[in-house]
Amino acid sequence: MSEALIVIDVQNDFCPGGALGVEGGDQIVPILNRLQERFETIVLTQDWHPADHRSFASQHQAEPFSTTMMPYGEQVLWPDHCVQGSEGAAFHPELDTDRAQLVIRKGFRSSIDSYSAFFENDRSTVTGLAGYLRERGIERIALAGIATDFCVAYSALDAVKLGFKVRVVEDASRAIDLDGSLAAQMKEMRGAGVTITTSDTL
Ligand code: VGL
Ligand code: ZN
Repeated sequence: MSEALIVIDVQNDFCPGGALGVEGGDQIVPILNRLQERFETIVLTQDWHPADHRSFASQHQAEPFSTTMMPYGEQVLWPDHCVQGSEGAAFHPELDTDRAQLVIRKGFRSSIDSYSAFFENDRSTVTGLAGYLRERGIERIALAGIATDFCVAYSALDAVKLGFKVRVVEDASRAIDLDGSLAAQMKEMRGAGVTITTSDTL
């Protein structure tokens, strides 16, 4: 099978009670565990920031969820989250991680954020994931995880641009939804040719 499953950022800080807790983030874990049974190639991603990461509002004396200009463009400033090695950066304890063959960590350069699993937010620094997938003969990818409107959407849009056939599993994902970002990104994804699907039809 030439389709890979890429599970985006199912980490404690993105689940309820976490530093950047997303409503229902924990509810997708059993769905993702079942979904993994249908795939041979499984990649997990981890948001993985140094403590002084420039996407943190605390580094700018700014309010979380405000925005600032970075050299590469506008950047949302987040609460401190997914600090390397912290409990918040760990995978949700019930997420099955045994069958994944690769864990991609992103956002580890303090001056660049990275929503996408393929390119950092400067849109030119690569993570290496495209090369890995191509070398393994992968042509199609299914994406799910957190957050639908940030890391999942950015990954999906980049994957299309890289020539992969992409579907996003909507019920196995949850959104932050900042100022209408969910609707905007769903529209972007559909317009770019991303298939939006549900886990029962996969
Ligand atoms: C994410 C905001 C900041 C995500 C990561 O995983 O969607 N969102 N860092
Ligand atoms: Zn982050």
